[in-house]
Parts: sequence; C-alpha cells; structure tokens
Amino acid sequence: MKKIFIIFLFYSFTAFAAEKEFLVQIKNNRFEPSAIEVAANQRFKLIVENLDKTLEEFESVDLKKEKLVHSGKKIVIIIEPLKPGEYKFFGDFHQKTAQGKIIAR
Ligand SMILES: [Cu+2]
Repeated sequence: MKKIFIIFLFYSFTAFAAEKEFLVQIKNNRFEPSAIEVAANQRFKLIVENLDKTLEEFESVDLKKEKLVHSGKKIVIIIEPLKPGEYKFFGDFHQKTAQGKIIAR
C-alpha cells in the first residue's frame, strides 16, 4: 500500500515537472506576446505577469478561464490539453487593446 502511494507521488511529480511554461506579459494594456504557439494535446502552464500600474483580468471564453492579475504580480493558469486550433483571450478591463490568442498545433 505504502509503495503504491510513493510510486503515485513520483509520477505526479514528474508529470508536473514536465509541464511547459509560457509567459505572457501585460504592458501598456496589451499582451506581449499576443500569440503563443503550444503543442496540442499537452497540458501546460500559462504565466501572466502584469507590468502595468492598473489591475487587469485575464479572461478567455474559449478556455473558460477568468483570473485577476494585480499590478506587478504574476498568476499561473494550468491549461488542460487542447485540441488543435485557436483560443482567444483578452484583458477584461482593457478589451480594446488587450487581445491575444493561443495557437495549439
Ligand atoms: Cu471578467
């Protein structure tokens, strides 16, 4: 029983460590980069850093995500494996300029 549990921990740790990370920065109410290419069918980590002095909210209807990003802070969003395609996201408080997309190939 104990052994099985340890093996499980090991596998969940390695799965976590293998996740790719992508950084998107919010600068002048825009996302930089505004397009990110990721591998389809593979879980990954999206890190959103707000370099602006204003509050922003990372939002994606396509990805069903919504999370506040305070000024000078970073958030981490786990994105479950995506089918090939484009997934739009935006900054809810600056929608005119803060637009971006994830391209899964
Ligand atoms: Cu919102």
